[in-house]
Amino acid sequence: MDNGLEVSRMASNQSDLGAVKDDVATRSVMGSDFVRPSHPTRRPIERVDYLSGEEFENRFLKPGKPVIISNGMAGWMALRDWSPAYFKQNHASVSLRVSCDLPDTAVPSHHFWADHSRTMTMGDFVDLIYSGGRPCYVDARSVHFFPGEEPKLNFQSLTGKIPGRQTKTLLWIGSAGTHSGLHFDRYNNLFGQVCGTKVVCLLAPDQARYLYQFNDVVQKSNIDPENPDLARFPKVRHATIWEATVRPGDILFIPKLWWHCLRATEHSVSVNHWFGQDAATRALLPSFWTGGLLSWIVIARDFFWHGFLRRPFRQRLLCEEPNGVWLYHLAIHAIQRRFGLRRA
Ligand SMILES: O=C(O)CCC(=O)C(=O)O
Repeated sequence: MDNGLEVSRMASNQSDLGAVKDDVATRSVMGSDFVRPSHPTRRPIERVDYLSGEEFENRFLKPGKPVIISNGMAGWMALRDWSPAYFKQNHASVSLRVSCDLPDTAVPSHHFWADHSRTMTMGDFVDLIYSGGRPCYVDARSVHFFPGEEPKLNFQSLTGKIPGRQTKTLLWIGSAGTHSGLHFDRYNNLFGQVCGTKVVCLLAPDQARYLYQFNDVVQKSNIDPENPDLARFPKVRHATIWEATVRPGDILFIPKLWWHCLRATEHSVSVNHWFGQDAATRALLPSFWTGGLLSWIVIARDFFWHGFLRRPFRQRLLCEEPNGVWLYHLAIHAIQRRFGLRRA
């Protein structure tokens, strides 16, 4: 096979040709040369200084392209006020579920909620952050848990005219060392870094075939994109990983269905805003397809066992319900709507 042809086939996979050529190892199989990257291709996430709502929509949202707006939170009261200490000072008595004593892994969803979940006050939680113990996280808690804080944000300056019914604003407050694990969501995401720094890795949706998805939750990956184990997960060599560090004031746009993971390198406060139209259920089909046969069997089992028979399942850390359970509820809701038992 022509060497150049193979290189360009791989390069069409999101990357530009020149860089892939730099990264490849060539070897011969059955008398024909073929080219195999020795490690994933890495790219910086584009940064811009400023974007109007219209520019954001046309240049990034519509094409589904990630971007970081440096200092995108300039002038927001949240940037001025928020830190772990601020939440202790102003919301010490708020009681909420947190995750503690987090495992030292880039794939936290290999572990289970029950072993790490506690309920405590915000005051105690912030003390835990500063105690210097294992990482702990208030992950994906609605900003509404903290009265008076939502008006300190201004995501509307970017999303104001964008139609859609989904908006949700979630806080992520935790110690250095928290790790989200590589996953994707169905929502367009504006991720504001308020305090501390985080390392971010993103991969386009078409990279799923290199990402060794979980069998029971196909939107989760077994890969650590920062430091992939190429002996165990050799296909990751073909992936293109977009990287950056987000700092206080940065806003990162993560398009829906893009794989992402974030690791806090310092004690951190972040806030994300899901907005616009979420991905339709049929847009998830390619992820189920790349999950493969074993995954389909596991999902069918969970549909029947945990969905239909309602046998309890163990909730994974930083993870939704198993896909089989989600599909079961989707099917039940569709049947109820069909027979007028539920509003559309
Ligand atoms: O910051 C994190 O740890 C995770 C954030 C995330 O996964 C998200 O915004 O969707």
